Amino acid sequence: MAGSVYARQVRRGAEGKKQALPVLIHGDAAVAGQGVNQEMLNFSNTRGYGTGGTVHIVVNNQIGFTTSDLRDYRSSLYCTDIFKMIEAPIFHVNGDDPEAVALVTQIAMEYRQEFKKDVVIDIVCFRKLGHNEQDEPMVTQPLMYKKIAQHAGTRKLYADKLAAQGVIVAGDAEQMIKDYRAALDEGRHLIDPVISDYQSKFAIDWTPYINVPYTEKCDTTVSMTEMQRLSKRLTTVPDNFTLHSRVQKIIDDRKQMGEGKLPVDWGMAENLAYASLVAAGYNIRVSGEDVGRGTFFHRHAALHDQNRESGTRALSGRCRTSQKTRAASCASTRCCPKKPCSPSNTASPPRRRTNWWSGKRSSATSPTAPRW
Ligand SMILES: Cc1ncc(C[n+]2csc(CCOP(=O)(O)OP(=O)(O)O)c2C)c(N)n1
Repeated sequence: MAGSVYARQVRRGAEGKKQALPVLIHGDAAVAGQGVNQEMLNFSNTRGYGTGGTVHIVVNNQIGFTTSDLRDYRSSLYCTDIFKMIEAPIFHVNGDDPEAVALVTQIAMEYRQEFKKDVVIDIVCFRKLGHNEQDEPMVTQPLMYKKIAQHAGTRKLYADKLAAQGVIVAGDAEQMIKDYRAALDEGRHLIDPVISDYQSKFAIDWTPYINVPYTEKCDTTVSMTEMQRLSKRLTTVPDNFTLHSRVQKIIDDRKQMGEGKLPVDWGMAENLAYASLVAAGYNIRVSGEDVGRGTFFHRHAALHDQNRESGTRALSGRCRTSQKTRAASCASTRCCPKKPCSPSNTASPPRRRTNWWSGKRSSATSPTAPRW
């Protein structure tokens, strides 16, 4: 989900992180137990994957399937303690108090929009019935479910409160429940949509990809002059940028490869392939911790200044500072490099940008330069 939102943010350009918000709903057992959450949180503030903060809502019914005894359940006090690893604010809120939940949600949203970081709403509540239709939770949680059986339910408590305050009159709540139920049974909209025929300008039209062969032929040749131009660009390093001697040797060799004095090796071929695509207006995302340099010291798509004083200062095709060459606006492998991206295979609003590879302004669609 966070990855999908990241892509949507890229499509939206500079304001993407503000306009597209990831909201994740977790169970209390799943949030503490599933490794994917730890992985996602570790990604949350990285340059190549950060979404500017996810709003996490934990429906904390204090039980996972049938396990609620802390001796069996987990080793931290709160199920949300995993979020402490990124120092996210965590709001523990009483699920029996819908207005408190609404208030906390508002605060959480404002925090996320202001600070562009993850935030957590831990709604402490309970599961009225069992985990599924045939369940009998009393079997495993006799004490807990004796208490739950005496609880009138959040809806009733809140309706009674509103009636006592004079916000609704007695009987209104029952009618609302009946109307809601009837709407569900009749398949009616539960909420009247404000705009019924809204078509997002960022929506992708998948129809060209449905029921067609996946082996469309296309011409991927690149002229020798273009190859030589790209080789020059790839091997030109700014004056104030000092390469490690081993990388310098690779770049020097690549220079000779571009001039036809040495056979082109794997690393150069790869970089030329990326460069030709980027120069043709296609954004490329090569993803992974070591992809800039290359695991086998062969790629060097990102170059590191050996005299840098702080942080990372790298040169790469798409981004000065990241190892990752990022976000494809044209995500489809079926998109032919020789064809201009049509509105159906790219969803980014047109933005002009400069390619480091080509040195020229591109009219191609472009992802947002990440802000960090
Ligand atoms: C990786 C994994 N382990 C175990 C399960 C089995 N399982 C299904 S639901 C569940 C409990 C989930 O509890 P919680 O996250 O609190 O959500 P709840 O159903 O209580 O809302 C478990 C353990 C699973 N689906 N996936």
